Amino acid sequence: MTVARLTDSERVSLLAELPEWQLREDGLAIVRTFRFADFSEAWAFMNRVALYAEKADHHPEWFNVYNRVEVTLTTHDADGLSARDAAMARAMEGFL
Ligand code: H2B
Repeated sequence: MTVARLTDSERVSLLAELPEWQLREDGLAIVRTFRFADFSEAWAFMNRVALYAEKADHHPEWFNVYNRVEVTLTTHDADGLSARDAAMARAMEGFL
């Protein structure tokens, strides 16, 4: 399935709305590192995100070590950023 990429202005608005997120150097993804008190808190967060991801059929790229979760959001079906990444980033913020 082909998904529409965000326009330049949509990307600018998104980054203004989500100051903790950064555009990846190639402009095709947004990234954020989350830090939690310990592994249990990090895993609880990842569980919430995993349930969201299955429901939304949109999945994060992520890397976890102990209390740190490094997240990259991009839409493979769009070869870049889409509204699905924006929705997932907002959902992640809501899980904190
Ligand atoms: N996750 C992400 N990040 N990008 C996608 O394009 C994507 C996905 N596509 N999860 C979904 C699954 C697609 O592969 C299935 C078939 O709907």
